[in-house]
Formats: sequence, structure tokens, C-alpha cells
Amino acid sequence: MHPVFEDVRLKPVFEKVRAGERLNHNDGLALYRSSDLLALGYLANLVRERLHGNVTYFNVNRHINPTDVCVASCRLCAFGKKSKDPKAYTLSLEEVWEKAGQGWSEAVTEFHIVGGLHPELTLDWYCEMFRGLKQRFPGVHLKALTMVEIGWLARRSGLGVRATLERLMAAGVDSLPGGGAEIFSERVRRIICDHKITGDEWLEIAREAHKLGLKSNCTMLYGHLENEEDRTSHLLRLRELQEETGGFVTFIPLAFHPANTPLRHLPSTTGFADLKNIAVARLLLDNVPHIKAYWVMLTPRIAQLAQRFGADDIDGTVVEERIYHDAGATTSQSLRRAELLRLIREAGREPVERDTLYRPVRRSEATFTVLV
Ligand code: V47
Repeated sequence: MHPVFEDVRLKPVFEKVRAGERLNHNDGLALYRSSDLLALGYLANLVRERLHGNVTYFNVNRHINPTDVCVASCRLCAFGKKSKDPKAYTLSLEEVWEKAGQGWSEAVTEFHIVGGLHPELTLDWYCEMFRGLKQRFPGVHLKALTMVEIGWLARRSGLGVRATLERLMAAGVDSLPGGGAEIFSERVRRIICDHKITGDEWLEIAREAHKLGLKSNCTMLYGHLENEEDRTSHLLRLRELQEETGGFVTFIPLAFHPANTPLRHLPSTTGFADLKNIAVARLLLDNVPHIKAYWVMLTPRIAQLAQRFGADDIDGTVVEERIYHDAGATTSQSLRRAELLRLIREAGREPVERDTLYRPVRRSEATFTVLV
């Protein structure tokens, strides 16, 4: 069947996608510059179905943010606070362990743990937190600390990146989330996150982690000051590292939420841009297995549509979310398992509950009844 493309410039891209050929920088630009969203969706869906058939993955996870105190003052962020700010918080180890257990059931297979760059919390403190979590919840996967936090702890401890990662792994960290990559363009980074590690450093820490056998996710923040060139280059740099290490599991495009940030004058992203970013990511990142439509950031409605525009994952139950809600997100903080199933099924996809590394999770009837 030949699709009808309104945008004839997409024809050569279509031929490549049909033949399973790798797309290049100019193809990426052509995709980003096209308004033929249905054609982009058609192409991305072709690739998505080749890789994952009709399945959409989700998981039952809990986010934990131990502290919002952060030495960096990134203009993109509404979450980080200075330690003197009366609204800032830092959980004690006991509080982290207690939070992890709140609402805990057999169901949770992952804790997603990220926070600010705290001026005083040490690598030992984090290791104790992870050991304590593993002791209390031995079956739960710890997806914890972004490359930015790893870089910060490596600097503070004086151990360097490799030894820091080794310590964290020994304490129980099982994989790394994809946050903090933002956009690799240094021109844009200077404005939105000038206190953070550079794009090169983010990639170097990911490389080190992958070399040690630690899998990670990767992200791109869009909808602020970046342009099509920046987005295309960002995706191709991730693809290049993936060729070398094979360590990225999932890519998550993150829509910028301007509320309560110093960039609050910028408009929010549109549904059109959100779906386009999902589709282009699926087409350019041909070596990253999964594309996640993170419902907290996109809204459940767009995350559901994304399952027909290249995404094969919708994230999970989340339970408590702070980073996007501090930046004005109006979505709920948690979705029940039953609601995730409904979103996926109504999109004509087959829901598969997964663990962090995409192994299917089998539930006994008893657990299932509790969850639904
Ligand atoms: O690192 C911060 C971004 C990230 C804002 O790996 C903002 O499975 C938009 O990385 N507007 C955190 N974005 C979220 C994240 C993530 C989420 C879900 C799953 C996974 C995964 C990773 O959010 C931050 C930063 O890049 N961010 N502030 C803001 N105002």
C-alpha cells in the first residue's frame, strides 16, 4: 500500500525507511521541517511495528525525589531550590525508605530515583540509601541518578566517574534514567542550563556506565530555544554512542514546561510538536530499542496517540511526580494500572507489563485483583 504524502520532500525518506536504510542529518531536517504529521506518523509507525508489532509496554513504578536542593540554577528548571529556600526539602534516609514503602505492594518493580545536586549529601549517603532500599525491597529494580548527578558525586567525592559508578553499582543501582541530557548544543545549553555538565560530559558518563555494563535511558528536552538543527544533531549523537556501546534502552523526548521557570515567557509545546518529536525520534534512532511517551509530561491523551506515531512505551504508574508538577504540569501524579491498560487497549495496542529492562512481568491472579 502506498501512503499519500502531501509533502513530496518526504518521498526519498519514505524510500529509505521502506528499504530499512539509515537516515542521515538532512533526512532528519526534512522530517522536522515537514508539517505532514500523518506522513511522519505513518513512517514512524512502520518502524515501530517492525520492531514491536502491536505491543505497548508499561510498568508499575514509583518515582522518589530525595531532595530538591540543587547547586545549579538551570533556567529550564522549576524543581531545584537553594538550601536556604524555606520551600526546599531533603528527605532523611528513613524518610526515603518510608516513602518507598508507601502504597507499596507486590506490584512495584521499579524505583525511579533522581534529585538535585545537593551541596552536602555524600556518595556514601547515596550508597547507604540504595543499600537500605535493596534490603527492604530486594526485588525492586533501582533506576537511579542521572549522568548529571553521577558527574556531581564523582567530582565531590574526588573518585572520578568510573569508581563512583562502581560504588553505586555495588550499593544496588541497577540502571540509570535518561534525564539531564537536555539538548547537546552548547549555544542553547549556555542559556538554559549553564551550570550543568556539558553535552560531551553527559555522553562520556553514559559511555563509562555502559562500559561497566550499566544500561541507561536517554532523553532530549525540546520546545525551548533549540532549533531543528540542534534536535537532529542531538539525536544523531545519541545514535552514534549507541553504535559504540549498545547501552541505551529507551529514548524519552521531554517537552519543556515553562511555568515557574525563568523561561516562563516561552509558550508550552503543542500536541503537534509532541507527536512530531516522537515520530522523528523513532525514525532517526534506529538502534535504540524503545521510544517512550511519558504520560506525565505529554498528558495521557497525547501519550496514547503517540502509540500510533512511533512510541511503544507509555511509562508507568509513577505515584508521585515533582519535577513536572513544579513546572506547572496539570496531569495527575499517578495513573492506576487499570487506566494505563485502558489507554493502551483503546489505541488498538496490546498492553504488556514490563520490568525496567523490558522483561514481561507475569502476575498471579491474586496480585492482579489487588492491582485492578
Ligand atoms: O532531567 C526539568 C527535565 C528531566 C523541566 O529515564 C524538565 O525512564 C520540562 O528524565 N520542563 C526529568 N522538562 C525527567 C526524566 C525522565 C522522566 C521519565 C522517565 C525517564 C526514564 C526519565 O526532566 C530532567 C530534565 O531534563 N526537566 N525541568 C521543565 N521545566
